[in-house]
Amino acid sequence: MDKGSPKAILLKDYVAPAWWIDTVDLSFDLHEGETIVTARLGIRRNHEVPRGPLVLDGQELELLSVAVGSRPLGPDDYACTPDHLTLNDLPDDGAVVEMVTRIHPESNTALEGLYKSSGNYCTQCEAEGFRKITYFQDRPDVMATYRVRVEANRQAYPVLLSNGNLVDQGDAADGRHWALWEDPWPKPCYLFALVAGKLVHIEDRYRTRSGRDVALRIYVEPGNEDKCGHAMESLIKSMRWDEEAYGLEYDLDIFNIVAVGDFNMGAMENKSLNIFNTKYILARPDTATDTDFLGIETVVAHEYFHNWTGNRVTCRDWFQLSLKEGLTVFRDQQFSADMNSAPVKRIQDVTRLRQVQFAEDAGPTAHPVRPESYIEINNFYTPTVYEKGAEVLRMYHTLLGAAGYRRGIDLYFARHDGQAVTTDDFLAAMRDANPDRAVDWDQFRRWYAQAGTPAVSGEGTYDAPSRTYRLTLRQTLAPTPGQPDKRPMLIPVSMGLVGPDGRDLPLKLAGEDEAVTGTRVLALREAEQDFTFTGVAASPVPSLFRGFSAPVKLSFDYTDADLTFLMAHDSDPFNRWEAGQTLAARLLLGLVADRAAGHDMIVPASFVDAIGQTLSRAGEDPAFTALALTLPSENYLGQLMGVIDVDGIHAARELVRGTIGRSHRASLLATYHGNAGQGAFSVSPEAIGRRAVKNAALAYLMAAGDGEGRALALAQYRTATGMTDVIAALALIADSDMPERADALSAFAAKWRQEPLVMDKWFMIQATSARPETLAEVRALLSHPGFNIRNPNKVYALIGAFTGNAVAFHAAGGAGYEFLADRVIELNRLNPQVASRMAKAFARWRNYDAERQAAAKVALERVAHTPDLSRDVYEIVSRSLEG
Ligand code: B3K
Ligand code: ZN
Repeated sequence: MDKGSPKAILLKDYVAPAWWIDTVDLSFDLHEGETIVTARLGIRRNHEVPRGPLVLDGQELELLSVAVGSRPLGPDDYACTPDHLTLNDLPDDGAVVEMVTRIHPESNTALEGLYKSSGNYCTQCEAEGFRKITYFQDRPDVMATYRVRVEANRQAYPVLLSNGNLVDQGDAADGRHWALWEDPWPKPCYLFALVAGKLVHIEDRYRTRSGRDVALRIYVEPGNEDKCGHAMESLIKSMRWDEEAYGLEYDLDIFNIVAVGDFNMGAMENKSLNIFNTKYILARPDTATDTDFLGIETVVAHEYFHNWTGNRVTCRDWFQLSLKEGLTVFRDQQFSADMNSAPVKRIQDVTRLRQVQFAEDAGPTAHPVRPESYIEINNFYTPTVYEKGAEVLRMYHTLLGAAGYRRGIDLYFARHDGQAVTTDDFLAAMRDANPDRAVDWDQFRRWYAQAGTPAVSGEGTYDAPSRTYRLTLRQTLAPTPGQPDKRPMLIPVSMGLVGPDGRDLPLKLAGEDEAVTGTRVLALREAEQDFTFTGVAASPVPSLFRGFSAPVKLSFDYTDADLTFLMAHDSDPFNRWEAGQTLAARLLLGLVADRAAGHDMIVPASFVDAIGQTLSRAGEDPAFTALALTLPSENYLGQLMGVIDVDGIHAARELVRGTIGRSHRASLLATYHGNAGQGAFSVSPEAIGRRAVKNAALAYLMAAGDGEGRALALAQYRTATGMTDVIAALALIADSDMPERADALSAFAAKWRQEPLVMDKWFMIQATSARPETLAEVRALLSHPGFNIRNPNKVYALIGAFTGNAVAFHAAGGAGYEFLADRVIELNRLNPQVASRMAKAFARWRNYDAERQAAAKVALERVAHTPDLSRDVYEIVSRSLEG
């Protein structure tokens, strides 16, 4: 940064604004080359705070005029700096402030504020993009009703949309037309949206349970109409589910979604005008994978659910972001679990949490679910705020039970509808709705305040004569940046004791009268705590953190035999999976250590047998089997090591995969063929599960390294019609040295070059290959005609995927780091949010060996010394270098 380091914003500095803005009247005059924005703000003094000027935020705006009421202001009547417009001496009883500004959406490459995507205008205001549209108090606690007039050329921009209801429209001079929209619900400016473009839509209807008829529309670029059906179905399912599960109904007569190809993240919940990345709308069986279909269902639901959790009740300030995001992620997880297989969904969510959030918690950018300071708020849309935030919500649910949780939710809305509130307000509603529950809420609150992943360890002892089982659990929380000392957390431990016959034993803690059979929830509150169970008939194997009841790292003194036993018998499917993963991680890390010590790596037969057992049950639950067959990822295994042995982990994992492929060829082939060709295409959980297990089997057959797997992959690639199967096969081919590789890749690109989302997959599979040529190929792909560094999806598919490639990105010598530094520097000028997202890949550089650390540091410092570094990148890079 040139102009001194940017300043941090602190939670403790929060003060309510000196003025409220109750009404916003906006008029957009869209012209090629410039847009003129007229804003009329109805302001009112906030008498609860000392009198002060009205300070409006603004960025990259050209101020053309300011007036208060009918009185135009001269340059001496206000102060205008690059970031603020300050008005003094406003009348105490309120006024209308009118400002006219000029902006340039067509040159906006940051994709924040008003910008253009494929020639269409769209907006992204969260978190602080509204200040790039007009001067405003750009903070979520200022809630207003909006009236928006949009005018543009009719032919080029036939569709004109904003929030709320269309109240009028008409023609204007010179082939122009206009539309007037009114949103009756007060909202913060980050939920404002505008779209103008040449778009087509599909339409459906939904009748709410109280009888309101809602028109549902999804707008896309012409040619994509046939890829919107799944998104529409997902929307309707979400609306129904929210009524049934939360008692929440939609509150307007119209709900619009617009899909745009250039979007920094997944989607945005603007009131009644959600704007989506095309990735989370467009899907047809031949263009989208099962993961895409499921992602669409989840993200459509997530944005819809925000209508209540985020929009009707919003955040007081951005430190409270998890108030809406953690809660809404938890809601979308519950929804997807209900629509699909709940255990499969839970395993996927936990896998992601461990992969990305645990990694964040263990590095220099670790922060609490409710952060206390930030330089650039866009950097805090993190796995911690979202996914760990969702775990906090799940813990309320676990501690209070479904009914108690729902009572808390109902009270939260009864108290706070229409308000901008804090995570403390949410906690208070949960607490006050459940006065009979003995939860120490002050201790629970630490989940919002303390960063880092608690480590829980323990052991159990069975005493046959007294038939007691004593479970000892300990918790520690390592220091994180800015938080050297931590206090014990309140950790819900959902658990059972599994008897020798594989059944859950009755659970009775010393002093209790009644036993519970099955699962119960213990509260681990102390640094070390004993739980003594009485009347335990035989020595049990404990099943701890069933369903992953708390976001912690568990190390328990299980023997390999205990884990194998749990894999086969635990009544909790999550823990059956978990036992297999723990066993696999233990084995893989053992092999890595052997290799480092110069010994041969030998895969124990017991593990290969355990996988064989899993395979033999593939018919019972294909989706679950697919997950149980998947070894922990290289990145996750890295997290379990003090110094990450990049090549050792890869070698060990490949060896185990190859061994499994060769040892179980017959059952893998049976699984493959038994789950192939299931008739008409469907995205039912069953059909998705069969494809998943089939492709998991194919990957092992391929890992066996002989002709059989290769032939199967090639045949599947050539004949499959669904994208899930095509891409599964092509990814294996692309990661191999098969002679057909080059032709297969070019045929795919030739077929799909007009479909950007399909091309993203093509970039991604090349960027994630472990082949030594990968970096060179990724570099070459930067100049492929289908690549465009201004398009975030392309950056995530090629550069982002490469940074997740454990072997190629972290290859000895540091060429991967150098490559990333170049891209971050290039992106910094174009799109700071995307640049900083890419820069986060450096965060764990201190966990690698000295040589890699040195190379990463050089790369990071080079980024740090770039002139005109954005606040976004500055914050990530400086923290990484400090931490
Ligand atoms: N609320 C938006 C994310 C906005 C990100 C701003 N950098 C999408 C979501 O969480 O639903
Ligand atoms: Zn969200």
